[in-house]
Amino acid sequence: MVQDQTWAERLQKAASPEEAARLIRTMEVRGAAKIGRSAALSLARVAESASDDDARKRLSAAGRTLVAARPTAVSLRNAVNLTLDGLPEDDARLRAAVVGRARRYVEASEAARDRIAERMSEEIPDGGTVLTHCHSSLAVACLVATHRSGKKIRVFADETRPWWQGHITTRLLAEAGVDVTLIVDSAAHLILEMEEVDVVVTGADTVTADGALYNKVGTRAVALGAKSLDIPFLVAAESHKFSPYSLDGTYPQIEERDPAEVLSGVEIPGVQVRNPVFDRTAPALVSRFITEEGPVAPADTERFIRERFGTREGWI
Ligand code: RI2
Repeated sequence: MVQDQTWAERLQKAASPEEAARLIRTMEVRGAAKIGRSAALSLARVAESASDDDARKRLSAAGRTLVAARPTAVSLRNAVNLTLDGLPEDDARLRAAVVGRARRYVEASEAARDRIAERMSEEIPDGGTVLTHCHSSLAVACLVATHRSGKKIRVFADETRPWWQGHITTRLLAEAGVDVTLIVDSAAHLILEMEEVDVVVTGADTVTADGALYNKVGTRAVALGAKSLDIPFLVAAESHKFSPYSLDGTYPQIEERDPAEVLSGVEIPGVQVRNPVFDRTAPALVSRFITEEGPVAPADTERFIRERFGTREGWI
């Protein structure tokens, strides 16, 4: 649980919605879970600084600004909607209610990460080899928890172009004492086979009602490789990563970022560049989602989402 002092400090440091949105857009704050938590904190800051008279209007504008920051990770939209959900009609009680909801969101997200790490460490065999893609704070927590449980594991991590999030993953794992090896993205299939990888573990940006996974571009290729070799593909996903909007047919938009990220300073005249940064992995390629509430099979995601999210009245 987040302690009182820590919460007060975090609230004090929380960015304004405009600043939080900028940090999320520029990826100074990144990772689906983290951007959700920073949105909740930013809304709590608005509630703290607003007056009873203007809080409702300011919160609603702030929610829209935050949701628009990045389109693919559903945790951002869920964080805003869950923080602003079912607020009291009474303006005098509104601000405290928002702060309370934001705090519950942040605490639930952090507790979910710890629970998922525990559950995932039961799925990874002692002596096993794992491959991961990108930097997922949840996947890293899972691998560190497995290592700390006393199991000896080896991890291969993709570089993850164009942002090199694999460098973050490998640095964090090495610091925690995990045996970790960095590989280029295109080596993933070969390494899965050559190193007899036991299991692939990734994070999630969004899980939709049809059981598909939206995650960092390249995830699909890794999942296809894993399927071809009969290697289980496990996804660490707190329930905030599941999309209730997909129940209404709204599926994630795949974010395309600046081509300059791909070129990284190199000039190649006459060449077009595309930079889609997420992809969709079909349900048939996912073995199961490991959530704080237990494993969820792709075929069960619609039921899980219906049970987890309520009426969603007035949601953005
Ligand atoms: P956690 C990241 O997106 C990656 O796609 C990663 O798998 C996902 O968020 C989930 O990360 P980006 O922000 O929530 O690097 O597990 O574009 O930290």
